Amino acid sequence: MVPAGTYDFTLTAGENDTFTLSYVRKGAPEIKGDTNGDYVVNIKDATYIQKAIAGLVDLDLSVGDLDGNGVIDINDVTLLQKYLAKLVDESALKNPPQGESEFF
Ligand SMILES: [Ca+2]
Ligand SMILES: [Ca+2]
Repeated sequence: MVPAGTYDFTLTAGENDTFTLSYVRKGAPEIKGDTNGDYVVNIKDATYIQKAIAGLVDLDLSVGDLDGNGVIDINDVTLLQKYLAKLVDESALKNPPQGESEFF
């Protein structure tokens, strides 16, 4: 699997024609709390965890288990809501691990 990020491909046809294709891979986010992988952390991410709990979407434990206790449950939703409300800071969010992205 290609890591999350944006990839640009430049194609050349003849001497004067070039065009660029951009490919955005959404996947395991590198931003703490960004459970839906859209590179921002907001209430949609809390909703996304709730959907995962309800079985409506797939959410990897390494992304959705924000308190790091080994399960994705309502406590992770609550933690993210506290983070969004600035009641806790980013250090309270255990997942995902930082520093693995080459694309930001
Ligand atoms: Ca997000
Ligand atoms: Ca958890």
